[in-house]
Amino acid sequence: MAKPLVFGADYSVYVRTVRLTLEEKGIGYDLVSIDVFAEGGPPGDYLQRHPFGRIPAFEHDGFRLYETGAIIRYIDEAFEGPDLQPADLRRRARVNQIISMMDAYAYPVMVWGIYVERVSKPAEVGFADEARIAENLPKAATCLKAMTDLMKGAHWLTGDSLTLADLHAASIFDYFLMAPEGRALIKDHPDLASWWSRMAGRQSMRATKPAT
Ligand SMILES: N[C@@H](CCC(=O)N[C@@H](CS)C(=O)NCC(=O)O)C(=O)O
Repeated sequence: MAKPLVFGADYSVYVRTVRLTLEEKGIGYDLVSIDVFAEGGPPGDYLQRHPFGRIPAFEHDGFRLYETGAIIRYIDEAFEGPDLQPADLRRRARVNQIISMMDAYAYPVMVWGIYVERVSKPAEVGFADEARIAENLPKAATCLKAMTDLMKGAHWLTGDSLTLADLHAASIFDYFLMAPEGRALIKDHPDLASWWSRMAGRQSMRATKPAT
């Protein structure tokens, strides 16, 4: 069976979530470089794989897929390895809830509203948009509180085993915690801080660390 292909770049939060899933399942894969932020955008023929021009896209034995949530569930179900979706109905619902929360609320706020504004944009243009950061801080605090409440002191975000929810959140948290505001906010949430230290220490996180 051919190795699955992941199309994208190592800097992408969503590409990393797919790669974390493959790493945690122990599946070899090839990363095919697509830089969506290159001048002129991704290559024109990439739109055949992803009509919205985002990364990642995925292919396995001729089966093409885009949208991270669909890709990681497919990987979990198509391959051997540890199950990353709980058998228990309600716990699985929590996993899906957290994945949706990450997409709808955490990613725009914690990555674009805080990390990009505080860390990556100033490195390019020399200043941060303080008003935008200030506007996003309470929204980030709401994300952390909601996660803490759902976690209920467990080892992982939805209970006693690692799931797709942890992997979806981890790539967002790695960027968020590069901002001093992120590191300050997580101190109010010791359960999440402990979760992060467990998550950050995993081999899958080291193997997928962005090069830049
Ligand atoms: N809904 C998509 C989101 C993917 C996404 O937004 N990827 C970012 C990189 S992390 C991207 O391609 N951004 C390019 C752009 O915004 O033009 C998914 O779940 O895969």
